[in-house]
Amino acid sequence: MMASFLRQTYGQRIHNHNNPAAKLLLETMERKKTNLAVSVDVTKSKDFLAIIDAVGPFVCLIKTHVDIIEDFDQLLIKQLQDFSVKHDFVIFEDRKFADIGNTVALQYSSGVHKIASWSHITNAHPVPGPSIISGLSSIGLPLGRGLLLLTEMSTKGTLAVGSYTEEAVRMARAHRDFVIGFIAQRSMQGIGIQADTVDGDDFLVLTPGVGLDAKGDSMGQQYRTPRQVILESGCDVIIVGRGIYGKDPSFVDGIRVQAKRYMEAGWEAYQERVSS
Ligand code: BMP
Repeated sequence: MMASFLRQTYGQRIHNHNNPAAKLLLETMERKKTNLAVSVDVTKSKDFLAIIDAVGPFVCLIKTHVDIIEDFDQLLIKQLQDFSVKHDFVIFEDRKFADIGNTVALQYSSGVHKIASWSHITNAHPVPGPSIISGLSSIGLPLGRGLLLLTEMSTKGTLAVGSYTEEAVRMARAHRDFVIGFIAQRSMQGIGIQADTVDGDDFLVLTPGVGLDAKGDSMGQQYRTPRQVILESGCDVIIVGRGIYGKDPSFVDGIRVQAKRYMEAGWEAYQERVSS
């Protein structure tokens, strides 16, 4: 049975969550009136920071892949955190952990990037089974972090479908303290439970593969519009990368215009959803 989370406002949904990172994201969305997340996939610190400063006012969340930054250092993390305070956004390192519990705990806490020390949210592939959640939560839970499981992907030919998706949602239901939601292409409500059961789990769905001008790229990416994602598919956050900064990360005026455009499209779709 379909529960009513999709018609609740982000503000109302804060009370459905105990995890601090989930609460922070919903509070930020409600306060700034935006469900836009920008994925900053560039290789130079200078471009990374310029994009974040330009899109900061329009986003609830900044998604990073810090392992692609060629001149990475801890100062960059300090600058990212300062922007997170200045512009009021949540940080999500899109690390896609996928190993045994012991290894992911080390990857999350240690190494060059020390992700757990600064990223409010991170994510994992459910492929190893529940032990990946135990490994990551041993590090992240005491720090108030949250985890997203990848239950679906935006790419052509993805294997994350059917019973894989269902089992992954079941894994999440068994770890509600740390798993705050999913990277997926639609609402996961009612998935992995019997059809006549009321679904009391309010998971957040963050959705990449969003573009207003292109249908995809030459490497399997597939785009849908904010309206398809938020209104028609019941997702909560649109994640946009190249649709906002295109091929020229230094053109900040153009980036601002695009960020505002996506923010407005995402919010309009959400308003239509909660008022329907
Ligand atoms: P873009 O909007 O430029 O296509 O970027 C999408 C971003 O979302 C990338 O950082 C990619 O790693 C991520 N992503 C995705 O595109 N599809 C998924 O299913 C999961 C992702 O994390």
